[in-house]
Amino acid sequence: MHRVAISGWGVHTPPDVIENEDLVASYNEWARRWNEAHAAGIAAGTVEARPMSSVEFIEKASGIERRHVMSREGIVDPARLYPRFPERREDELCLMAEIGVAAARQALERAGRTAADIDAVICAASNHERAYPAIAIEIQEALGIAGFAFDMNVACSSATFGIQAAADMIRCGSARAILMVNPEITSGHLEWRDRDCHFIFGDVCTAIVLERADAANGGFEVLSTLCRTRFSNNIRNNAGFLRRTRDGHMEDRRDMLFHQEGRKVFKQVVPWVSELMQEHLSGEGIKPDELARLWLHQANKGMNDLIGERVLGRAPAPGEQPNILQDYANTSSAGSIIAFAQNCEDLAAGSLGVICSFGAGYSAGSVIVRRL
Ligand code: CO8
Repeated sequence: MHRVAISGWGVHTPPDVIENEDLVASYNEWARRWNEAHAAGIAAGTVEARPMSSVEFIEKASGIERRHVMSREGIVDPARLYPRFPERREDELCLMAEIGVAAARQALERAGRTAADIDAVICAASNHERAYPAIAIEIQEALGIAGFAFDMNVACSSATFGIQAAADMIRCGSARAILMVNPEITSGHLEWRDRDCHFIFGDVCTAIVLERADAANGGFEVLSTLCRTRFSNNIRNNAGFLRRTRDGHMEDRRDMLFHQEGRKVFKQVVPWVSELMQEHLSGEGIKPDELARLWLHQANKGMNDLIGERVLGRAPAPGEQPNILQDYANTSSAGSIIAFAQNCEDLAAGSLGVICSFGAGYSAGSVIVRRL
C-alpha cells in the first residue's frame, strides 16, 4: 500500500462578479414587473405576489456578499434572470471542460507535474453538462493525459468523495497520480427568480493532484478519509433524462432546478456533520486541539461557526477555520477546496487539518491531512 499526498491545487475563478446590491436590485425589479403583470389576480387573492429580497437579510442569514459567475449579463437582466451561454459545436471544448482544464493546469504546476505523470482524471461535480461522453474524458483528451477518466456526482460532497476514490486507487496501485477537478456551474441550476435561494450559489472550478507521497514535491499527506450518506429530499433537483417521458415535465417547473428546505438542512446537517468529524478524529486518535485548520464546506457562515464550535469545543480562532463564502457564495463541491487552496501554504510541516464537505444526498466527506 502506498501513502498518498495532495501535491497540487488550483482554483479557476470566473471574472464576472455580482454583488448582493446588484443581485437584489435585478430580482426586485423582476418581482415588481411580475406583480404588476399579475395585479388583478393578486388583488382578487388568487395569485400570490412575489416578495422582495433584501441585502441585509442575505448577509445576516448566510454571510454571502458577492459571487463569481460564468456569465453575468443574463442573470442581472430583470427580463431574464438566468445566464446566457451560447451553444458550442461538438468539436469545441464544452464549458465544464474549459474551466476544468484551467484549474487543472494550476494544480499540475503547483505539483510540478505534467500530463505524462498523471494516470487518471476524475470530474467530480454536482451536475454534469451532458449525459455522455464523460466530461472527465474530454478534460483528459484536452490535457493529453493517458490512462482513464470518469465523472462522478455526490452533490456538494463530490470533491471529498473524489479525494477518497483517488486516494484509494493510488494506495492500491491502480494509478500513480490522479487529477480530480470540480467544475461547478451552479448558475445553470439555480432558480434566480426565487427570493428564498437566489443569493446562495456561485460558479468556480477547483482541481487537485493526488499522488504517491514518497514522490510528491511537498503538499499534504492524506492520512484518512471518512464518507457518509443518508437519504434526504430536503435538497433536490428533479431534472433528468426521463423528463420528456412524463407529461408536463418539459414546462418551466420549479422542481427542475435546485430547491431546498434550507432551515431543515441547517438543523439536520450541523449535528450530523459535527458528529462525523468527531468520530473520524477520535477513530484516528487525533484530539481536536491538535488540528491547525478546518477547511469546511462553504454554504452558510452560521452553519460553519456552529460546526467549528462543536468539533473544537470552543469558538474557532480567526484564521483557524477560514471562510471564502463571502466572496464566492456556495460553490457546491468546490467550496472546501477553495478554502483549502487559499489558506494552506502557511502551515508548518507536521500540521494537521481537516477538509470537510456536506450537502445534498445528504452526503458528507471528511479528509484528514498532514503537511509534508
Ligand atoms: N430577502 C428577504 N427575506 C427573505 C429572503 C430574501 N432573499 N429569503 C427569505 N426571506 C424571508 C423568508 O421568507 C422568511 O420570512 P418569514 O419569517 O416571514 O417566513 C425569513 O426571511 C426567514 O427565512 P428562512 O427561514 O428561509 O431563513 P433562514 O434563516 O433559514 O436562512 C438559508 C435561509 C440562508 C437558506 C439557510 O437556511 C441556510 O443556509 N441553510 C442551509 C442550506 C444549505 O446548506 N444547503 C445546502 C445546499 S447546497 C448543496 O447541497 C449542493 C446542491 C447542488 C448544487 C446546486 C447548485 C444550484
